[in-house]
Amino acid sequence: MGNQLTDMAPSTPFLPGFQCVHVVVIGLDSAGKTSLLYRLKLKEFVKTIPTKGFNTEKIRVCVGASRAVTFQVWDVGGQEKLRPLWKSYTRRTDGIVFVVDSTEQERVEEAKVELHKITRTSENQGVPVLVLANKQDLDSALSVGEVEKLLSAHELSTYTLHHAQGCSAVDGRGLQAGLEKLYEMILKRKKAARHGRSRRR
Ligand SMILES: Nc1nc2c(ncn2[C@@H]2O[C@H](COP(=O)(O)OP(=O)(O)OP(=O)(O)O)[C@@H](O)[C@H]2O)c(=O)[nH]1
Ligand SMILES: [Mg+2]
Repeated sequence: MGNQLTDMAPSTPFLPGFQCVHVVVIGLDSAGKTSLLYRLKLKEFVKTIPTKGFNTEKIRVCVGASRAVTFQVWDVGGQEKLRPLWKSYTRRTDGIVFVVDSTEQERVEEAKVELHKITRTSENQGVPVLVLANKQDLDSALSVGEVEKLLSAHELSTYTLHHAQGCSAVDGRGLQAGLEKLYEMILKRKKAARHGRSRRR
């Protein structure tokens, strides 16, 4: 699947209003980020190769009864040497999707360190986080509750709205629910920011 090599940060301006939201998918290498991106885009499980730069796709998602929203999704490589680049993608993003391989309990601690590091950078303060506990199609997968606990998600800043969702790129379970929840958190944050601005006037 597409694998563009660059350390360029997203430069396209975000569309006005809430019809288009910008989200960045990060997580350790092999967590399943690219598989999830193309499951959403193509509605199938595709063969992937490790991402050396990023992939980006526009994905239309129905939220609520009749509303369609476009997610501009950036999937960034998770290998250790690429992680310092994450912050140039998450700068100015509307939401962060943090993907975890639920079958690799021994790597959840490493994932936890990266999750807390990226959400604590000053530019990401308050950016909503959707944790995806991926590979739920496998019997050896930890439950979403176990993943959430091992990540100490409750220790994320009180300003950071977050939600954990189990999912699978193989069959697509959990993705619609996860994106709806992410959109809801993004809206909540935007409305709170707007409210804060109008009160200061
Ligand atoms: N069983 C199962 N395998 C998955 C799932 N998602 C991804 N995989 C497999 O996990 C491996 C890694 O998937 P990728 O999507 O390339 O992982 P990535 O997070 O993009 O990895 P990097 O690009 O290196 O950061 C591949 O062999 C996928 O086929 C899933 O939901 N279930
Ligand atoms: Mg990838």
